[in-house]
Amino acid sequence: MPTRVIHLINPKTDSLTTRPIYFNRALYSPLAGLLAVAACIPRDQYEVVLTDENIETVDFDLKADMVGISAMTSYVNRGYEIADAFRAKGVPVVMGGVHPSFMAQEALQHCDAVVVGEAELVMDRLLDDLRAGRLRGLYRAQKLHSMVGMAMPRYDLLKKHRYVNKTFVQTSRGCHTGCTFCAEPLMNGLKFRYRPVNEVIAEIEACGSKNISINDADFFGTPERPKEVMRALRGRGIKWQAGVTSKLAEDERMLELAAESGCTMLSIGFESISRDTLKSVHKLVNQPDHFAALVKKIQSYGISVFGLFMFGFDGDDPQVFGATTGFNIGAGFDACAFSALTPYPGTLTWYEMRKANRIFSYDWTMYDQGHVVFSPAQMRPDQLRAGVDESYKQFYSANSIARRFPFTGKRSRAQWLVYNLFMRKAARAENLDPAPMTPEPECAPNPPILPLKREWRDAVLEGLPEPLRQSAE
Ligand code: B12
Repeated sequence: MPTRVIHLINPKTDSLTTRPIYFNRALYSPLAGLLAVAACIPRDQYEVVLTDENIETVDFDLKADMVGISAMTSYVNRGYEIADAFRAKGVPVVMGGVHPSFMAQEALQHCDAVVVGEAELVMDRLLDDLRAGRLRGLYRAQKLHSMVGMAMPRYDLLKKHRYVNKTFVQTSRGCHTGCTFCAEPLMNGLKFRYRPVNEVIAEIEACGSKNISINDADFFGTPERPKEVMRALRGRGIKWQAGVTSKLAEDERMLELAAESGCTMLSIGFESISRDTLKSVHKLVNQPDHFAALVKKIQSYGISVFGLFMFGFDGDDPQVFGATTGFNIGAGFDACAFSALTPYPGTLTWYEMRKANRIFSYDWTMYDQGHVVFSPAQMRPDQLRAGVDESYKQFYSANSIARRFPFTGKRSRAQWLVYNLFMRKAARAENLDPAPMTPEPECAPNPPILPLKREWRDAVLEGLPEPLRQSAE
């Protein structure tokens, strides 16, 4: 029994996707990052304890040789509180995940070390430094992982009975679409990096679940690769869902293989029903005049469509909410999520809004895609917040649910009801106040990967203090 302990913690956040709603279960487990980190920790040398604060409390008295905290922007402040508490007890703390990777200097004010970007290629060095008592500063891999020979995430650490969707399996990293509001290309690159299909299948066979979520940024990113995975998945009794972009979801052969291999739902980032808006955020793959037919096509294969929409773009006026939810209900979407545009640090949206001095709140807890932290172009912040809330009310109204319910066809009615009831309950906002105004953050974002787009790249470098600028270039 190893004597040394590493305590990995996912701080709580008020997200409808990860807070317990019914039967003490959350819709998703947000632990893919920490399970991948735990997989890099030698089991014969360390016992790993995993805490998801969305479903349980953090044991601040648990004896540990190191605490590791994962954070997205919406829950990094809670992460900092937890880090401060453990450091006050003399426990070394390391942070990782999207927000610490983009705001490493800010995170270092609360922890001993930060892993910038992927952890797999730096964990050995980090654990060596821990043992030698010299754990400090930034740990950044010199190159992106080849995605070959990745250790199996520690699914055994998951409290499976507390989540509806328990198991995330990653088949690729990176995304070539480059939407201006998205962090993925600056975290994992603009090129898709693929895991060998046999390694993906081995992991799916061993992960202990027959229901999996593929957590690629875009599983249908390129024409042939997803087909190889789906052919290999066929006949294994696996039910799966994935996030994909709309373009290749129109491919009949892609959908045939998806249905044959157990796909029950596709989450698609449609974002907006306006082509001009989509062009303005560089999501050129989306063709709004194809959306309604695409939903029907996917459903004809017995696959549900979870549509992800965002509001607050410069082209959006107060009519956008009714127009979008009216379209979603009319087109018979199975489920939808509505987000307020959020200028995440380091994204082009962040720099564009900073330049125009449109961000009024830097309270990271408000960066949850529910609250509003900037001044939209054609409406007031409170109108955007109320519009997002009203869209959920309309789309998940009893009338809309009855109208959209799949009485016929091969879609999973049980999954359909779970999503609609969870979203209907979870999406209700307690208060509709926009985020409080706050002073600007001291530290500037320093994305793990510099954007290629000149304007975006210059904006990143301009924001950095001299020494960091030189090391970033
Ligand atoms: C799948 C996914 C989800 C899943 C959960 C994924 C998970 N982490 O388990 C679900 C659907 C639950 C989800 C929810 C949300 N998500 Co999401 N999600 C993604 C997606 C598509 C993939 C993330 C993933 O699984 N990566 C795989 C793992 C292995 O990678 P990783 O987490 O980066 O971890 C690696 C490193 O970061 C590092 N690391 C991570 N943590 C730690 C900790 C330590 C101690 C160390 C040493 C290293 C380390 O090591 C890991 C291995 O290399 C991303 C990216 C994208 N393109 O859109 C968005 C993304 C992360 N999500 C995002 C957001 C905003 C959300 C929500 C807030 C949305 C909402 N309105 O509710 C919620 C938050 C829910 C919560 N966390 O409680 C944003 C985050 C932006 C930001 N700056 O915070 C992203 C980047 C999308 C975007 N377009 O910008 N999400």
